[in-house]
Amino acid sequence: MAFVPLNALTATTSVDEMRQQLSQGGCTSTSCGSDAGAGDLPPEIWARIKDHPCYSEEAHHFFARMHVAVAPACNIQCHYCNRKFDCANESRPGVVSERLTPEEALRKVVTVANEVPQLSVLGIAGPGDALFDWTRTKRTFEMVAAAIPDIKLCVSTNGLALPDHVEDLAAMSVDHVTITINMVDPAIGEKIYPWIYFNGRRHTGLEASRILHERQMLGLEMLTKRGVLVKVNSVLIPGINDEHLAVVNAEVTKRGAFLHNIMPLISDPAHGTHFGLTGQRGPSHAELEAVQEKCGGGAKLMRHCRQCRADAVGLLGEDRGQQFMLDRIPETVAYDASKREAYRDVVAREREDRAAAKKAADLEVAAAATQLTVAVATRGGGRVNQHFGHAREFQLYRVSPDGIGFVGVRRLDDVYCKGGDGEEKALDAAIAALAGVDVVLVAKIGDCPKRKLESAGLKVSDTYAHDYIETAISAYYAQAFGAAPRALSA
Ligand code: CLF
Ligand code: SF4
Repeated sequence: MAFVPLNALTATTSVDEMRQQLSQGGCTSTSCGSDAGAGDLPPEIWARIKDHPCYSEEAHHFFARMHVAVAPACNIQCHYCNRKFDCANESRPGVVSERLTPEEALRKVVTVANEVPQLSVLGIAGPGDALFDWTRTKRTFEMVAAAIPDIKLCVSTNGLALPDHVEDLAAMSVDHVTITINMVDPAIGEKIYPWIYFNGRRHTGLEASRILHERQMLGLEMLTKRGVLVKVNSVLIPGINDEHLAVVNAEVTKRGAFLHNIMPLISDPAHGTHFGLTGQRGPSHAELEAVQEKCGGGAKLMRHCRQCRADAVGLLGEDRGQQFMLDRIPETVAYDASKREAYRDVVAREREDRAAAKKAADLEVAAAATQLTVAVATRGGGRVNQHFGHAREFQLYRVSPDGIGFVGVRRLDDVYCKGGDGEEKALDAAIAALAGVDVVLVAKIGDCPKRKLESAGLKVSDTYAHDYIETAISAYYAQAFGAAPRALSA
């Protein structure tokens, strides 16, 4: 039987192949949300997030989202956004390769649903504001919900138009709404938003930020009153709102936000944004983690965001958008539910196994005297199943006396292995991205990159290829520290 990578499950993938893929992981040739699981949340909440890759860290190992770029217009300007920029290698919000009509979006969603059985969520996240362009967003949601009734509908907004559409969203069963809230103090907002367009005219300065802030808080309260799960995204902008995000966290928690996702500013002069052109830098990994720590007591933090494009397709961390450009998909297509249904059955069993494995692994490290940060190369399924040379990111886990917990993602601009050859530049970038990491677990790694990682102070192992991540980490811990854990350097 041909071996099919998890990321590449297609309409022709059999259930047996799905099962094999989930249990063994990726290529055998030699690629937040809440981390709570089924037992940690009220059952009705778990039922609503368990297949949403952004709202559940656990789900993001198994389920995919897709965005359709049907909403090009925006009613505000953020200093970190330039929606004119379009590069297929670029992955950040606001950026898309093609804009779609609702009808084209439907064709694309049905095609992806037939080809990507992991698909569980349709999100509209721009490239402008999904609620300012409400007519197109609404029409798209209506058509997709009629064609694929079990798909979750998700929307992301800057919040300015939100209060006007809360009733519609609730009526359409849009159960997941993200609001980007970067401040609750208009004096800070003034440094982020040069203008907004509201009630038929442009507002600037403090007034613009005050209106935006009031509308965001009102929209958040209206949604949570109706029981909609709200995630708040905040862009961490060093020197502007880094000290302030703990206050944002407290205010949104008070108003019922379910999750808070603190994302690093992406800033580069080549992107043509105001911040990029004026030298505003993004935060370091350590700065991001420090702010996340400060916010630890409020709304649950999402730490697995990949800052997707507004036309992203696939598991978080992969983007198959180019594969589903309009000129590459059929003119007419009918929805076939069979693959998604079969995949769900397989995943239901797999995630039960994984939960049991995690529980056992947590017990194994319960006596952990040393915190250990482990970077894992994975391509889904909750397994160590990606080769070092193919990794586009590493998932970070921390071992502590509380168990093994997900703590974040380190993304790479490029893979190390290109057509069989290793690229030194990419290796140096990977080492830089792994700052603060103690151990790297991969499915496979060559001697040369392994030596270089080790000389940079990292421990590296491919012994636990295809194991569940937590099982692999606890096994590594046991062999490194024995029954009585000691410091890594011991
Ligand atoms: Fe899309 Fe956003 Fe819905 Fe997810 S993304 S609209 S909640 S389905 Fe997810 Fe992407 Fe991060 Fe957004 S990883 S940028 S949080
Ligand atoms: Fe860009 Fe979104 Fe800000 Fe609008 S709200 S300017 S689309 S980042």
